[in-house]
Amino acid sequence: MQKTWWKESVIYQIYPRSFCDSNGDGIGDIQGIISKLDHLQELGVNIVWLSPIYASPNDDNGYDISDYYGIMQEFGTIEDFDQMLAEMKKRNLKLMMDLVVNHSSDEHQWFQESRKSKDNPYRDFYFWRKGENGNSPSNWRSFFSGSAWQYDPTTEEYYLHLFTKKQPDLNWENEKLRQEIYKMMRFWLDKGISGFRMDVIPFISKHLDFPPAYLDNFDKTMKEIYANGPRIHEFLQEMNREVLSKYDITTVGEGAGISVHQGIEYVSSDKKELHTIFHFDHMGLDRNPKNHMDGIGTYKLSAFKKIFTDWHQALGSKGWNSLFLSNHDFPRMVSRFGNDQEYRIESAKSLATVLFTLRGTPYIYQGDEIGMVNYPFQNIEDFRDVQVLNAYKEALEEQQDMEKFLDSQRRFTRDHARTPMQWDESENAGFTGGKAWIGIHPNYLEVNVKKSRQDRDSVMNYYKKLINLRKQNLTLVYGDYEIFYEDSEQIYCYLRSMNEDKLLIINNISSHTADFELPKHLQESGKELLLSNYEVSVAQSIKTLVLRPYEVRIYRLQ
Ligand code: TEU
Ligand code: CA
Repeated sequence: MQKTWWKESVIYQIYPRSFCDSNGDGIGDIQGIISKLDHLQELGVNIVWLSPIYASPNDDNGYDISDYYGIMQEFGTIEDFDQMLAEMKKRNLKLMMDLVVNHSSDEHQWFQESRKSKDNPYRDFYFWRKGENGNSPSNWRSFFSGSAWQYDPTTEEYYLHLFTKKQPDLNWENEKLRQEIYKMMRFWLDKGISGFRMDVIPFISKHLDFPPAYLDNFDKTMKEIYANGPRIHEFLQEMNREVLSKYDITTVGEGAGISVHQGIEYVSSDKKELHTIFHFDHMGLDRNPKNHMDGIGTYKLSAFKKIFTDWHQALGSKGWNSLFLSNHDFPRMVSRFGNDQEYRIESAKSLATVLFTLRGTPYIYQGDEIGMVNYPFQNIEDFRDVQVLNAYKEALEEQQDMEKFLDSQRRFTRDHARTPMQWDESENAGFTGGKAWIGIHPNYLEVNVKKSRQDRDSVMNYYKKLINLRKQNLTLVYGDYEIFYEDSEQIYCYLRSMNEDKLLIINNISSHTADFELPKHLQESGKELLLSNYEVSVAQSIKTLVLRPYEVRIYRLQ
């Protein structure tokens, strides 16, 4: 297995709008980020992934970019950006930027030109098609409700938008467009950033006949119709050849629609495309595959473990994984995969242990390091996400059961991840001096960075120990992985080993006590407790154990 810095790194995701507000307008900004870099350094992370900060009319909180070279006014200026990068360098933090090039904003100058006339030089930067007998060109649906085709009266044609109608899809078939994107990437790389997280990158190559989507099956449509188009690998190899390979950087593709068999085609070290992808298999565990806004009760731990085991095997020694349990698009990991009531702290630690002890590069989403949980959303006025607001309008029009609709939004909304970072117990959780753009979780008096720093047994101090443990033990980074008790719905137990070094992780991911028996072939003779989230007597035999709810232990076996 090839060793490199990005495999050994820990990445922290900042959602700038909700991180820290420096000027009291209720919106996080770059100066706010700068003021909190010490927190990241203290945690021990190496790389920051910054969700988009480019100029944007904010239809989708910055994932709709109107100028790839500019900074969103609410966040600051390019001078602020340069200062942030310099301050990061001082602290040995690398910066990974979000690259959103499946679509731009409709307010981008390219689209403004493109929509003017059929022979405009930028026309072909987007997908324009005539309708069929007054209908849209295909049945494709937007992720954010309604048709994916928007009629534009000026030229009497439709344009494609897989996301909101203010996010028209860019046409990667056009070579000039590709060169423009590569130029823009070089601009940021030359400033000294260390990589890109690539938004919905499997979508950039389209099936140009726009084959019919399976309207009753979201998952299948995403995998077979929207993602992995015919030229995807050609485009990524070209991007790698022309841009990425010229810099010592790292890349991660948002792997929406990539199945476990396809992953290696994107990240294989021989193919020269991306370093890693985020796969989404575990993000679907509690959802109806046909409709992602519909729940299917609680998830099964056996299925959760199988996903990580299958990806570990599928990527093998030529690929590399990205490990995450939450990001800005999903509910909080503790509320989703743990227990945010009686075992908030224990389950936050138990789940974090999964992130830091599997093979792959771990990602911390802001706030998870203090065990932030889902927000108690009530009425439609509490939500901010365009995904919810569009779906709400549609549900009203379709005369759906609105209480049922709100219930599923309360469970799945992306807004859970977007409530402000809780820094201290002062007003507005220390996030802003003004009124925050979205609700602040009422638990901030108890759950905040300041308190977590002072409490020896806090979630944050456990994260620090985990990060440190991973740094000290490359077996946790590169080692082999052997899972035991695959079928258990309580225990996730595996051995990470490299050469003679053997680390055993015993994790009770459940709210009940669990009986554990050391796998027969493992000797317990020489064992050293490296980390645990409960008081444990070091001398205790581990031949059989009764694990407490969400109890986790990491042992070195000799
Ligand atoms: O996400 C793509 C994507 O598939 C999610 O938006 C989707 O809503 C989620 O998986 C829930 O089903 C990326 C960004 O991460 C997201 O914030 C953007 O809204 C989206 O692309 C468009 O740029
Ligand atoms: Ca601000």
